[in-house]
Amino acid sequence: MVLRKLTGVFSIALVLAAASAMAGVPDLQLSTATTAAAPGVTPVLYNLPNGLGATFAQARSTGGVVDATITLTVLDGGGVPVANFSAADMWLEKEVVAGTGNFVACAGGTTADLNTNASGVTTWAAPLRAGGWSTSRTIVVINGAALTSNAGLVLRHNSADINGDGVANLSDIPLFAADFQNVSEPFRSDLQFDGDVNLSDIPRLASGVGAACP
Ligand SMILES: [Ca+2]
Ligand SMILES: [Ca+2]
Repeated sequence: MVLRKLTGVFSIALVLAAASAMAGVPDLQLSTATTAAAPGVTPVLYNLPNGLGATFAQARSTGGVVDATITLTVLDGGGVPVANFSAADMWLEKEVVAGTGNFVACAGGTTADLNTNASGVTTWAAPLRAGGWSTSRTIVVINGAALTSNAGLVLRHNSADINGDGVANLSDIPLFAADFQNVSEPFRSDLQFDGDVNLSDIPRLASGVGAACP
């Protein structure tokens, strides 16, 4: 009888411990992220290390401007929204795939806009502080671990910091000049993205020179 009571108490303690362990802790499978872009559209975000690149609403595809704002809903293991989760602990990374670019973020340069709200929701709408380019997927990371609820978001990146050393300067210009002559239209230099590396990309290159991480 005593043993049965003790076992019962122990079971309840285990359940309480499990519940408290998951409460308020982001669940990487139940939390979800999407971009505002329509399915089948591949948005390209133009970044500068100083944060003066494009907003997510100013992303571009071959069809013109496309809103690529990211919305993340953070839920815990019980499916309960995690409110006021720190923006500093939610950031974007490039999916690591060989040959898909040299994307590089300044310290804290890809964190979420704000802490999560009462519904566990945050967004990425403001410009990133980043350079380099990426043609792989964009990964949403919480506390250092990627969301497992999707395989990454369809969102590419480029920058006047073409060589991805964290500053846009004269050393990036020869790369652009070479790409300008290249019939294969290298993505990294298509700064005003439309599928062509041409005169329309030069203003972004020129205005980006001097941009460095804060
Ligand atoms: Ca550079
Ligand atoms: Ca272009």
